[in-house]
This record gives sequence, structure tokens and C-alpha cells, in this order.
Amino acid sequence: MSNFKSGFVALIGRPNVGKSTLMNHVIGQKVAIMSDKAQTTRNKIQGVYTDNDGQIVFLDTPGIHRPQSKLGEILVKTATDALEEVDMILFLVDVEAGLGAGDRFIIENLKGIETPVYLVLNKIDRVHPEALLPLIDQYQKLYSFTEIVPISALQGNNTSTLLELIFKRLPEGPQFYPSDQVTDHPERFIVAEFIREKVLELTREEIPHSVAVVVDQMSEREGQDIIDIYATIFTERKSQKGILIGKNGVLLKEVGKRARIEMERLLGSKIYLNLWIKVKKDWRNEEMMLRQLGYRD
Ligand code: GDP
Ligand code: K
Ligand code: MG
Repeated sequence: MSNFKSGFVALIGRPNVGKSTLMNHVIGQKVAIMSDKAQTTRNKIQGVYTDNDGQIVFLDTPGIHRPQSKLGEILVKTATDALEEVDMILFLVDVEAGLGAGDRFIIENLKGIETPVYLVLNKIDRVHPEALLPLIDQYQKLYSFTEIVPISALQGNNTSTLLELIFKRLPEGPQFYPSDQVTDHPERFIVAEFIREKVLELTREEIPHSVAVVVDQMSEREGQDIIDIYATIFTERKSQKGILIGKNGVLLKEVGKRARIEMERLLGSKIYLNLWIKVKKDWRNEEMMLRQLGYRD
């Protein structure tokens, strides 16, 4: 057997390019929350891939965008800091959307960083193969990428090649996590993310990203295979609270039901989920809230 390799790989890219999809495909378990809306992944989530060749610890970064609020600034800082410490950066782009201002902003942020950057052209299932070369050309003019890898994260096309190329440049190293561990995130966080995902799924455009979820309590019942979870959904406006509750509470019930199913799958036990909604105006800019939500320590 060859020597074991290991390292940390950051996934970066504009919202919706497929970072979570790629990680979930590689890890084979739903650890990052996917959505067809931008900016679902707010916190850094680690996914761990282990095989006989080595171990890759993925950091699903929240992404680098032009900051528009304090939360936005923190996100950019978190993402950029993470890039200095990793062994490799996977810069995901959406070949269907093409090279946009968001990509240019990220490339600008990459310029001071020494870490090798792989350009990963995702969603190749959405374009004609002939469209790829001119697009690669456009990106190469802006940055000298260490590798260029076209994939479809959704269909799994070429993802094994991507893994090989990652291992090619990872240093020899120890196994950081047991091979059956796919994430080091506290379950509370994942549980909160499940709830937030269902809110976004069921409310579409009415509830923008001004929703946050805090798990207030999570405990196993004595002698029973039941976990009690108490969580609060924060919205910015009263009207949003109304929408979220829905007529006769139908919408909130559905959020709870769908989230519970995911949680039971993740935690392997019965869940009793208790959801509250609170209005907290302008939470995005409130330091205290940010701290409580884990964006600050
Ligand atoms: P993220 O914001 O970068 O984490 O993006 P997501 O992983 O949440 O993906 C955003 C959307 O793009 C979802 O609807 C995915 O199903 C879709 N998507 C991701 N990868 C692919 C792909 O390779 N092909 C296609 N057609 N859709 C994809
Ligand atoms: K997303
Ligand atoms: Mg994501």
C-alpha cells in the first residue's frame, strides 16, 4: 500500500454553483444543506472523505461575496481566513451561468494566496461540450490554476478524477478522523440547518434569507429512544412570521414534519420537535445575535 495522504480542501465559489452538491456526492451523506436558493450554507461545514489512499477533509465555505451587512463581512472573512490554512482550494464555477462578476470577485481574493487552486467547472451536464474550451480560456486569462477539472456534481461525472487529482497533490499525513466520521459539526448545528432548509423550501420567495434558526435545547429522554428538540426560528418582520405559521399553522407544521424526517434519519432515533417563531428586527446586524448563532466566538 502506498503512503497515506491527508489534508484540508476548501470548496469555494459563488452561491449555487454546486459546492454542497459536490460534497454530498463525494461524502455520500447529506451533511451540507442544499437549496436552489443562494447562500444556504452560512457556516463552515466539514465533510470527511476517507479511502485507502488517504483522507480529505472538506471545508464547505460560506463563500466570498461583496459584503452587504456585518454578517456578510464575517462570511467573507471566514472564507478568506480558511483559505490560508488549507492544502488546496477547489474553486467551483457554474459552466451554464458562465464567468460573472461574482467569479471575478473571488479570483481577486485568491490573488494573495499561495495555496494551489483547482478550477472545477461544474454542471457540465447543462452545456454542450464545445462550450467548455472557450470558457476555460476566459478563466485562465484571469488566474493560473493548478488543475482544471470539468465535472457534474449532480450526476457524479468525473468526480472520481477530481478525487484522484486532489490526492495527487495532498501531502503524506495522518488520518485526522475515524473513517466512519463524515462531519465534525455538532449535531445541533445540522439540526438547525435542516429546519432552515425546510423553511426556505416551503416559503420560496416570501421569506428571504432573513431567517435564522437556533436550537435552544436538545436532549434524549431518560430510558427512551426519543430526542426532544426545542428550536426557535427568527424572522426579521412580523409579516414573515405570519407567512411562516401559515393558515391554521399548516406551514409551520409542514416545516416541522419535513425537518423531523431528516433528523430522524440523521440521528437514528425518534424526534419530538418543538418549533417557535420569534420576530427579531434586523438580527443580521446585531452582534449579540450573531454570537448566539455561532457566527462569532
Ligand atoms: P452551493 O450554493 O454552491 O452549495 O450550491 P448547491 O450545491 O446548493 O447547488 C445549487 C443548485 O445547483 C441545486 O439545485 C443543485 O441541484 C444544482 N446543481 C449542483 N450541481 C449540479 C450539476 O452538476 N448539474 C446540475 N444540472 N445541477 C447542479
Ligand atoms: K445553495
Ligand atoms: Mg452550499
